[in-house]
Amino acid sequence: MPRPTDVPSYESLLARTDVPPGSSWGLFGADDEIGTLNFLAPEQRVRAAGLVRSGRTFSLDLPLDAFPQPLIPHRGALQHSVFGLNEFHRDDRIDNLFPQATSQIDGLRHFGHPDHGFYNHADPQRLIAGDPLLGVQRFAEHGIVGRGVLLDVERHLARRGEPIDHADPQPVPAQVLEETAVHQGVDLEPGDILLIRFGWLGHRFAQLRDASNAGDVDATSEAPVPLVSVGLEASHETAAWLWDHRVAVAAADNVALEAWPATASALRVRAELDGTLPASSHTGMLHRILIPMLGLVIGELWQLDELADTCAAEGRYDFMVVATPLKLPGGVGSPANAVAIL
Ligand code: UVW
Repeated sequence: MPRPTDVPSYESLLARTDVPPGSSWGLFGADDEIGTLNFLAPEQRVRAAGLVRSGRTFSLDLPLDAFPQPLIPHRGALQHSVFGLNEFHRDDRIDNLFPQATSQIDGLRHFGHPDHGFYNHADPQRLIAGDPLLGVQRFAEHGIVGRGVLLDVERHLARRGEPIDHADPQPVPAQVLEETAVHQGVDLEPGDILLIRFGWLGHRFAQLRDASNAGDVDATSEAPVPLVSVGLEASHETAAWLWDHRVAVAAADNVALEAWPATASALRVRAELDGTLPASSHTGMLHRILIPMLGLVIGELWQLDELADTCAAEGRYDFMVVATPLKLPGGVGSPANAVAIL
């Protein structure tokens, strides 16, 4: 396994000719299924454990029923029932659970690249239920335990007099991540679990409350309020920044880590340009680079507000993070089950 410092830069990945240019395929082994989680090794876990001071914990997950009206129409609301075999017993059952409906981790089979395929040459025929290839259980087997670093982009931009306009947000370029880190006085280290706070969840819940008060939302409406989200700029510069910092996991408090919808993106794939693949809501998405090409582990809809308030109050932005995705063989995604420990 190469040490993180021995792994080629993003620029070198773009010049590769042995595998699709811009891909990390083969760097962690021909059969690798965990991508950038390889940056998270025992050494990083030991370092992370040393960051625990008060032992205070912060759950980074929303409740599983946080969005009674689905955020994404094809991911419906779960149905939870509780039953008993007798009056002194309870058991429960969940139907209609979409693992990516709230705070989540995307597995590496979530997205393929239309021109190159799925991470590390994974056979798309095998990306089905019952086949473990590239499933989210691989992350659980490896363990997501390491140094978390919070970059509070919303606070940083507000402080410098350019608050995020959640009604008409601009994509956030990598340069802003760099400036936020510098301003907070925190350095990224190889194998970090990067948490990016845009303040989007707070905005979204306020928006849903307003719509509900105005009577615009009922239990059956599928997309009560149009989904617009601040997020990372979909560009090779963003991919380069994440890869060159050897980020193991990049998670945010927004719907897709990147800005949504991806309409402002200049990223294009050949299959769409030559008309073999129709344009869709995935056109221009950074997901198509981060997940299949780099094997980057992505988290979305993580709840970071309370953690961010504490980080700002204490002036420290690194801590330990533990996330335990479901051991669902062949799972595409999973609830994050993530906690930060200060
Ligand atoms: C979106 O659908 C916006 O992103 P994801 O599929 O990664 O949740």
